[in-house]
Amino acid sequence: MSDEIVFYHNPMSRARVVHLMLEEVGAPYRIELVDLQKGEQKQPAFLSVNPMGKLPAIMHRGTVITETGAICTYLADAFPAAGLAPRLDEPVRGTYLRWMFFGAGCVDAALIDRLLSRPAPEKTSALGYGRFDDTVETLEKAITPGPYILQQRFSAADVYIGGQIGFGMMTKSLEPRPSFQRYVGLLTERPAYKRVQQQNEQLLARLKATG
Ligand SMILES: N[C@@H](CCC(=O)N[C@@H](CS)C(=O)NCC(=O)O)C(=O)O
Repeated sequence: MSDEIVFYHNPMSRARVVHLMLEEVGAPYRIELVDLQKGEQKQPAFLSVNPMGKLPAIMHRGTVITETGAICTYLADAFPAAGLAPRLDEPVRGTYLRWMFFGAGCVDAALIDRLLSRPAPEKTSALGYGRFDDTVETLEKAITPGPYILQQRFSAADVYIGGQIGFGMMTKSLEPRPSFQRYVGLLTERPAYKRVQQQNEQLLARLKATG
């Protein structure tokens, strides 16, 4: 069975984070571009990969993985040589998982609610992320003192949470606190980030040409 990862991608989506992860782990992958403008994500070919009709998704060793946080966690574990996840027997694995799930369960929903100007409900106790401001404070605590979430150790949690903070500031759903700017600045200096930027420019041009 081929070890190549099939990566269902569109640069204008959360798939950017998975693209970064693929570059960080150095795994062999092939991009299948999905044109969101044309609605290819809702066509039978892609729905057979992800019935949600959403990106990102990967296929590796015959298994489909969806959900950005799950894909990042999977890739870090599947390619341990990259050192992007604490081992199962390291106590810091708990901290790592905590923030991965916080990203998926709280940050994502909070930022999208803010982006879509969805009014906060009066009673927030049943809302997974509670109050927007509490989520932002907690997010800042996650990257403090830094420089990374696991302090001196860069991990997949930074790829995921860093992507969310970058997205949040870009879309103005997150205020550009100095700590967020410092953190994102650090991540955009990484060679993997620069490679992804370059590749995505070409991919966007390809999508435009066929659009
Ligand atoms: N929970 C998913 C969300 C995936 C998602 O909403 N993807 C968007 C792009 S960022 C998408 O594919 N939208 C196309 C659509 O719903 O038609 C994750 O974290 O990966």
